[in-house]
Amino acid sequence: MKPFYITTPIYYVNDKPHIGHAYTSLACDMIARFKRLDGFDVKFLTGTDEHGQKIEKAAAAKGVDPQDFVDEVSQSFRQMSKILDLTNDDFIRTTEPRHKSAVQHLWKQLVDSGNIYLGEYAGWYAVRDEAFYQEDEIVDGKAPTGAEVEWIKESSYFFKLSAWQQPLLDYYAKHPEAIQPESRRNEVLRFIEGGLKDLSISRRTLKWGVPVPGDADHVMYVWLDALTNYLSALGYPNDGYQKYWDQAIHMVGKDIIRFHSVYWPAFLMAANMAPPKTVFAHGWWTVEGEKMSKSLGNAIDPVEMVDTYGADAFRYFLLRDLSFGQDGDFSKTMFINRLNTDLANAYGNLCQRVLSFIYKNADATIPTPGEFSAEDKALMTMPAALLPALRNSIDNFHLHRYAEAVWQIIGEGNRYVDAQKPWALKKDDPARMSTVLYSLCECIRQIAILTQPILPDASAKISAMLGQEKNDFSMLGVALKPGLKIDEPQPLFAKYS
Ligand code: ME8
Repeated sequence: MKPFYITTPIYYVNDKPHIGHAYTSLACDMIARFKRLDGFDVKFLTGTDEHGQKIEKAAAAKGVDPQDFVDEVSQSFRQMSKILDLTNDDFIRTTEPRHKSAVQHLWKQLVDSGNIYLGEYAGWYAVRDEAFYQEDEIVDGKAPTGAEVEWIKESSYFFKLSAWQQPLLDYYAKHPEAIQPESRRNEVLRFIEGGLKDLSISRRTLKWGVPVPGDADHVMYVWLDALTNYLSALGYPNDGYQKYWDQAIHMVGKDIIRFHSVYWPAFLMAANMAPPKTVFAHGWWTVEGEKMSKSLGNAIDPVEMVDTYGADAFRYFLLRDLSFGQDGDFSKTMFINRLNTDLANAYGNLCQRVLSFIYKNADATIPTPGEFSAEDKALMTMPAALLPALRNSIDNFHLHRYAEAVWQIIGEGNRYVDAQKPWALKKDDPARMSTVLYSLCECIRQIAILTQPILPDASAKISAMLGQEKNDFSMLGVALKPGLKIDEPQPLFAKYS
């Protein structure tokens, strides 16, 4: 099986998860699920970023020891994985020994290759972004992101980032797929071309971090620490990590593209390792037209959403509504509209009307078909024929197009029911009714295979109704057996007002 590796950012544990974190994780889950169904050996990683000044401050504000604080908040991210039905294979925390030893090993590689030196840092630092800013980047006394900055002057280890400007440009010229979408790639290239300065990678005035090997007065800069999680979870530096590493896809929000596409590949090249295969930066969610913020208290809580609407509904909206890569707005009205239109009225209705009809009018048994008409054949071959296009939308990160395409077939299914009128055939031509109902079940069976990456729960229920146990893509072409007794179907999706 071909290896496949996909990662979410590791989230800061200064606060509980919101819709933005859920979004990145869901996008990765959809891709990971698809790749497993398509026969890949998948590793899907998520986790939490637990060191640095931001976390130290958040713990102090609560009057709690940082370790106790991160232990608790990290749990809420683990919980998010569970409630969103994520299939991550691992959950890494940067306070774990396996991570600390990996990051210290990487540090030593950077020292040995002559890429680290001791100097003095004097400049601006934004705790919220955990980022250093140049004088010319400061706008009205703040970071370009709007974060508060403070002046820092202290002894610090530096990474020779300036030496990696040309190698990075050369690498990106050869690997256009390494930063996506293209607009982000251009943004990163402009930044690199603007000139790279050496990067401060340790702090003396901070205790909450991974100690610098050989100098206990310093802890590592939180981004060098955090980025290394993608390797430590693979067991780096032990043998075997390369198998997945060569395939690495980092899914991130556009806020952290610079860390992933400038600093991280430079650290890796300096340690004689390959940069990640692809960094994809998606867009930004606002809520009812506003930026999410603590003061507005308008963050959408995934736990509440799933409690009210179920994981499938929340997953569907996020993975369908927004053109993947673009910014988007979460509005309650749009959310409810989508659930009603696409889930209850389209997919739910197709399954319910067909299976209920069979339950009530066809002895609750999947009927034996007669000869198929051209319409029947078209209906039954459509889902499997869509697989190459779906593969394409996953491989090119056009995630919203996936549901768009599958829902076209659901629409065809509903139109077929309207046109064939099985209720009329019951009296006039029962043999034809059996063929029509069988064709519909065969189409629904395949649709439920295709919807698994987005709607794991509903898809499993539909497959179970049709007596299907194995549901990977190899089953698309294995025709449904007639004769199975079905239970009384229950509605799959609620309607909301
Ligand atoms: O940056 N819309 O962690 P973080 C879309 N620890 N996505 C959003 C979002 C929004 N409004 N808000 C957050 C960190 N995200 C570092 C990462 S990785 C080695 C270290 C998502 O908790 C998006 O993926 O601030 C963004 O990049 C990430 O959460 C930031 O999470």
